[in-house]
Amino acid sequence: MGRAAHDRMANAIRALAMDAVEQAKSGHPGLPMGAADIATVLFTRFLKFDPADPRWSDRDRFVLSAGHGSMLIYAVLHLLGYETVSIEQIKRFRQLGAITAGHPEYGHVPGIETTTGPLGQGLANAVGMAIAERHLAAEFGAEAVDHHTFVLASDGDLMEGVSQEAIALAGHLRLAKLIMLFDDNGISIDGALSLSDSVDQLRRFEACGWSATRIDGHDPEAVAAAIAWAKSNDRPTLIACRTTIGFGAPTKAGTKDSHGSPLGADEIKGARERLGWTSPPFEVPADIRDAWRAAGQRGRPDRLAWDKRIAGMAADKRAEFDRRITGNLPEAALAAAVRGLKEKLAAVPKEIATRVASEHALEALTAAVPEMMGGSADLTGSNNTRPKGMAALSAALPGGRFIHYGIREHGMAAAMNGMALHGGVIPYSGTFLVFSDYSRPAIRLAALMGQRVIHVLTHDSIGLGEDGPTHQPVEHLAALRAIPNLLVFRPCDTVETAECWELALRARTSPSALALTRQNLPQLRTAFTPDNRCAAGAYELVPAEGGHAQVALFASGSEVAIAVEARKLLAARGIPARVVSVPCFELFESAPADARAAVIGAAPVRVGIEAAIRQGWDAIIGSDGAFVGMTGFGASAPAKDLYRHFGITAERAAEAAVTALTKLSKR
Ligand SMILES: Cc1ncc(C[n+]2csc(CCOP(=O)(O)OP(=O)(O)O)c2C)c(N)n1
Repeated sequence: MGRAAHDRMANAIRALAMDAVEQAKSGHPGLPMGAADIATVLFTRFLKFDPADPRWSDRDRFVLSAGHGSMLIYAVLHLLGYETVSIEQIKRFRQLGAITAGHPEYGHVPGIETTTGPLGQGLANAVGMAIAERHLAAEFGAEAVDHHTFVLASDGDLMEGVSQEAIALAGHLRLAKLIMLFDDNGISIDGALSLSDSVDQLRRFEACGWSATRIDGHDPEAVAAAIAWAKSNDRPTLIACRTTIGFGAPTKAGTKDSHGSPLGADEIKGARERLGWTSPPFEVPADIRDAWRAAGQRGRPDRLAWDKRIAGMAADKRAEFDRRITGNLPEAALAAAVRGLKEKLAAVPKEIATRVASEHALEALTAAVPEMMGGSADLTGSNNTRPKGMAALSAALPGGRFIHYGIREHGMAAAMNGMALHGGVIPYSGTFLVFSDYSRPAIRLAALMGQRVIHVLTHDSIGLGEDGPTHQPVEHLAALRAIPNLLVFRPCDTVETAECWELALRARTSPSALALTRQNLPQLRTAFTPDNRCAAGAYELVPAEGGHAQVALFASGSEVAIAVEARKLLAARGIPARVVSVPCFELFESAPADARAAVIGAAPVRVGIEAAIRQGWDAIIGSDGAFVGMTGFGASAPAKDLYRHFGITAERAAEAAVTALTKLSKR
C-alpha cells in the first residue's frame, strides 16, 4: 500500500471519530486521531481475524486499554465490515441503547475483546490473554492455538500502578507473543505529561524483561517494521509510538484540548482541510471503504485453513478443545467429583479450616475440570490453592496450571479477567480477604463483564488471630457483596465449601469470591444430601424443636457453628430456635419470593451472626433484628480470645435473642 492510500485509510478513522464525538457532544477524539496510523497498519497488515467469525478462537487479540479512545475501535470495526457496527450505530455513539458505548466492555460489540474505562486494566487483561494463549498452545499444539495479543496503551495506562504488576509478570513469563503499542503522545487530561511524569518507559520495560523500541507513530513503514520485529522477539515487546494527539486538528492537535471533548465545528472544518478529507460527516468514499473491506477479508483463508486443521484433529482431542473453548463444563466428571467429596465427608466428618476444605475440594475438582488454572499472590501455602501435583506455569513450562503471581493482587485479578475473556481456561486464585481491596477494581470489571473468575479469599475474619487488625477484614464482605453480579460465598464447613466451589464453577457469567477461614470449624453437615443446598443461598440447617421457632438465628461461615451452639443454649431455656446458614447473599436474593420467605420464616425474633460489620444483613434479619458481629476494627490476639473480646459468642447471641423476646413481650 502506498503512503497516500494509507493516509486516506487512516483519515477515515479520524473523520469518523471527530464526527461521532461531535454528534454525541461528548467523547474523546484525540486518541483515535492520534493512533489512526498505528491502527491502520495493525488491522490492515498484521492482525489475524475474520469479521465473518468474530469469535474464531485462534484470532489475534487486540485490546484497546485506553477505552476512552473507543471511537478508534468502532471506526475500525465499521470500516472492516463488522456488520453490527453499522454507520447508524456510529451516529448513535454514546446514546442509550446503542452498542457504541462510551467505554465498551466485553460482550456488546463483536470484534471487541475488551476495552477498559479504568486505565491500566486492559493492559493487564492482555497479559492474561497472552498467558491463556501460551497455556492452551502447550496443551493443544500450535495447529489449534497460535495467535498474538496486541494492546494499545496510553500514558495513563502506563502510569497506573497495575501496569507495573502486569508488565513485570509478562516479562518474567516471557510472553513473547504479547505486543504493546504505546500511544506515546505526551499528553493527558491536565496537559503535558511533564507535569507529573518523567519515567523512561523504554528502560522501564527493558528492566522488566521486555524488548522495547521507539518509533514515529505516524510513519506506517516504521510501525510495520516494528511490529514485524516484535513478532520475531523471544520476549514481550513495547513499541513506543510517538504520536500527536488529535492529529490533523489545526489548533488543538498536540494539546489537551483534543483529549476528551468535541473539537467544535470550526476545528473540524480545519481538520478536514488539513487532512484533505472532503466527504461529509459519516461518509466514507467508496475506494477507501473497499480498501478497508479488502483488509477485512485478509484473515479468511487463515481461518478456513484453521477450520480444516481442527477438523483433522483426533476426535477426542477435538471434542475436548471445543468443549474448553465454548466454556462448557465436563458435567459428568464435575458432578461425580462433588458427589464423591460429599459422600466421603458424610462417612468421615472433618473438623478443618474451610481453606483446607477448599484444598481438598480443589484436589477433586481440578482433576475433573482440567481447564481450571490456579494461582496465588504469594500466599500459596496460606490460601491452599495449589492441589498436590499441580505443576507451576513458567516460561519454560507454559502447560503448568498453577501461577505464582507474586505479590501482585491487582495485576493477578486483572490478568485472570484476561484469561477468562480469552476463553478455554477457568482462572482461580488466592490472597487474603483483606487484600481484596487491592484487587477490587478488577473484580468489579469481572462482574461488569460477566466473567467466570474465582477468587479464593482466605483469613476471612478476626478468626485469623494474631496478625491483627491490618489483616482482619471487617468491612470486606459487605464491600464485595455491594458489587452487582459478584457471588460472595462464605461456607460454614467442609461440605458447604465443596458445594460453593461447584456453584462458583457453574456460574458461567458471574465472578465468585470464596471467603474461607484460617481456623478450624466443625463439620455441621454430617448427613449426605445429593442436592447442592448452598444453591438456595440460605437454607435451614437445624430446625426448631419443641414448638414453633421463637428465634431464628442466621449466620455465615465460621459463625454458623456459634449459631448452632446458641440454639442449644436457647433450647435449655425452653426457647425453640432454628438455625439458617447463609452461604451466599446474592443467590438468596435471586431466589423466588416465596422460597425466600420460607427460609426467613415466621419467628418473632431474628438474629444475625457474622464476624464482620452489619451492613447488608438487614435484608435478612430486618432493621429490628439483632446483630452479633463487629462494629470496628479487630485486634491482635489468638482467635478464641478475640471472639470473646468482641462478644461474638453463642452466649451473646442467645442473650441478644432473649433480650429481643423480652422486649416484644412487654409491648
Ligand atoms: C483509573 C482511571 N483513572 C482516571 C481515569 C480518567 N481518565 C480518562 S483518560 C485519562 C488520562 C488521559 O491521558 P492518556 O492516558 O495519555 O490518554 P490521551 O490523552 O492520550 O487520550 C484519565 C485520567 C480513568 N479512565 N481511569
